[in-house]
Amino acid sequence: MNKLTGWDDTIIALATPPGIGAIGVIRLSGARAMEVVNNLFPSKDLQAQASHTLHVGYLKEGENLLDEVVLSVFRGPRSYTGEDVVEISCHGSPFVQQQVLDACIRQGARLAKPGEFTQRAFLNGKMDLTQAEAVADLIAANTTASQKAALHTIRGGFSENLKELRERLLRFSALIELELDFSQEDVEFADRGQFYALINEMQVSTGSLLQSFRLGNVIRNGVSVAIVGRPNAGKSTLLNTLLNENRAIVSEIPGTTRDTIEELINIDGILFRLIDTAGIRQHTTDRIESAGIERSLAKIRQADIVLYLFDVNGKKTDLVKWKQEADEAGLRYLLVGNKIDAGDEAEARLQFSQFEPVVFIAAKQKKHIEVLRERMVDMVLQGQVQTENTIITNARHFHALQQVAASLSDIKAGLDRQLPGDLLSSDIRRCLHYLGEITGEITNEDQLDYIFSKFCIGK
Ligand SMILES: Nc1nc2c(ncn2[C@@H]2O[C@H](COP(=O)(O)OP(=O)(O)OP(=O)(O)O)[C@@H](O)[C@H]2O)c(=O)[nH]1
Ligand SMILES: [Mg+2]
Repeated sequence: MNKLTGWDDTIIALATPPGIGAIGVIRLSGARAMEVVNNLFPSKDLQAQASHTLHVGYLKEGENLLDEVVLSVFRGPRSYTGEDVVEISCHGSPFVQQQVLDACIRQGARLAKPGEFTQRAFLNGKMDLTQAEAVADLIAANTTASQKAALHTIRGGFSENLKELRERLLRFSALIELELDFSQEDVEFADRGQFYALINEMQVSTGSLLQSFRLGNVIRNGVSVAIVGRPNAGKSTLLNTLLNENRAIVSEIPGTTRDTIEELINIDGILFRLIDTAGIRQHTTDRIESAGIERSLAKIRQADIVLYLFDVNGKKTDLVKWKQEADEAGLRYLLVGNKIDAGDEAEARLQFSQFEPVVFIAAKQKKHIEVLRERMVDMVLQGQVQTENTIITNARHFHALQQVAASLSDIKAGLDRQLPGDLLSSDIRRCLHYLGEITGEITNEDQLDYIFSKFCIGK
């Protein structure tokens, strides 16, 4: 039995995606990783080899030649998992890979569960829980922003700060607990002024972390952008222009788009989910069009950002009405004046200058699209400096931080009312608990299983 992890078995999995490739990497971790591979590798004695070395040779099971491979040897604790690790780089045929896997399993390895390598790394103290979770985020990263946020956390940017605050709070907690032992004597070991300052500092840090979640969520899941407006405003044209392809049908007939169309685009490292909707008009007897309009309204309600597209050569009345309703509903929107090419641009700008926030474009001629793209990115970032600061992207961290914030307010209220140490200490313990839950200093098995079950196999 491995005393650190409680595991005595050696796990194995394909670390590269299934399917044909140039090479496939099969990874083993555990006390018997060297022995398992050694039994299939006649050319040299793997167990006599130094850590962090590569070995070329043939894998053979008895007389059966399996593949020519390169083995990478990492001895624990200097490995990803902290245990002995062997990586077999074999030829990229799924058939060959399966044969190698099966042979290793016959030698006593067992197939790893999703995320089990990283789970072992966490349990062996190679990384904390936020770092382990960020590994999965990095694997799933599809934009610069999500890549940077994940790397920031993997490098410990998030947890270092939390651990430091938690340690300082622990020190106060110990002093306050000490007061309890001397409760008859009315002494205060913990300086209340300093304690108050610490709580203040923690509230500021927690507050900005909580605030960053909105952006974090967007970085992780993408921003949904509904393109709405009256029929013929040019919504589908705008979608096509932003995507740089003819995705949606465009025509001069009002009511062309009947169903919503969704496409992803990456603007300056942020993922946007563009949704082209059916044009909205008040009176229609067409049942299919009405259904389309219903869907458009639903998309508006769900969207993170709404682009309201209008024809600058049309009347202002619709726009006034729409803006008023959008403000009442609390929508985050951008007004986009389209078809600026069809008349006098300066005149159009002047005519709609009372409206804010408005951008003028010609979707068909691809004019001022850059301005629109910038405004979309600005709406997401809203002045927040990206990536240099820690950005919360994980809902689990967000919920734990909410509990931390709540307990900090309780502690502060207790201090304001000059409560004795014994009454403060339960709130302090609650705060410590949730801080520890984020980094994994405090955890339970079910929670870990849940977190790692969402990883891919082989990671
Ligand atoms: N002059 C000019 N015409 C445009 C521009 N953008 C779109 N159009 C034209 O406007 C008409 C309607 O465009 P669509 O993109 O189909 O409009 P829509 O808003 O999707 O319309 P529905 O799907 O019917 O609601 C087409 O004939 C386009 O070529 C533009 O910037 N300038
Ligand atoms: Mg359309």
